[in-house]
Amino acid sequence: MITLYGFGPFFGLPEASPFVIKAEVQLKMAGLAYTKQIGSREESPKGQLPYIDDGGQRIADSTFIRMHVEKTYGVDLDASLDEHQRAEAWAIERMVEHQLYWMLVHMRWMMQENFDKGPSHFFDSAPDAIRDKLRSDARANVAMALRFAGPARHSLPEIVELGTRSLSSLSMLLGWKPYLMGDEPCGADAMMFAVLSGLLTPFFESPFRDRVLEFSNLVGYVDRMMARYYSGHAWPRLAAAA
Ligand SMILES: N[C@@H](CCC(=O)N[C@@H](CS)C(=O)NCC(=O)O)C(=O)O
Repeated sequence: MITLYGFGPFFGLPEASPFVIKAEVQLKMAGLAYTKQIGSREESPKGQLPYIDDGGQRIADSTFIRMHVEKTYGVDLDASLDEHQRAEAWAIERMVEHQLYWMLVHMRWMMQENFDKGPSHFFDSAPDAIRDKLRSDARANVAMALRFAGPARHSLPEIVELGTRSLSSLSMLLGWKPYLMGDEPCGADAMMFAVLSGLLTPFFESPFRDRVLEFSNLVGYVDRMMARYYSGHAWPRLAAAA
């Protein structure tokens, strides 16, 4: 039995981390039984979540988890795609992981109100004496990662401008198809859904959320993926829209 380690549900989402959502949705796509547990970065082979334990073998990083699952269980998450579409899906997934993901991180960690109501609470159960330091150290680390990744070198309007180009491109690529590459979901849908739902959750207000709301096909896509893969989850965007 596979065990997936993540952070748990937060912010109106079934899971705080987009990469854990990606891995979880891909396990669901593969039709594999798994259990999910709260993990810790310290115990992860690569110091990040997600990782899985599959019969004693621990694999970290969502893409290596996917590769392990496909190889070990004879699954192809892109079975419905031709070679050209597979290449497109890979490139789109890289844009989502390496660019849009950082917009989401910026929105959660660098916008004061969102930090206060969101990630700041990750440290609530820490001992009094070290809680504030853990919180500010973690935020400083994320700020540094955002500088290395790029976004934190720009003003907020510039970051939003770049993110909007990617949202617009995702919207154009999706069109009115149910899923990114056609009538059936492929592997890249997992990450596209993970990041878009993270930007869209009404738990946080942000210019990124406002921009996503302008692309009605992306909004419908997130609702469709949520219903398909997390049917038991009360997705607050639908309550907010009602
Ligand atoms: N390339 C990794 C990225 C995973 C990742 O960035 N995980 C974040 C949570 S979304 C994390 O664990 N961050 C903590 C850290 O880097 O210290 C993957 O695909 O799994």
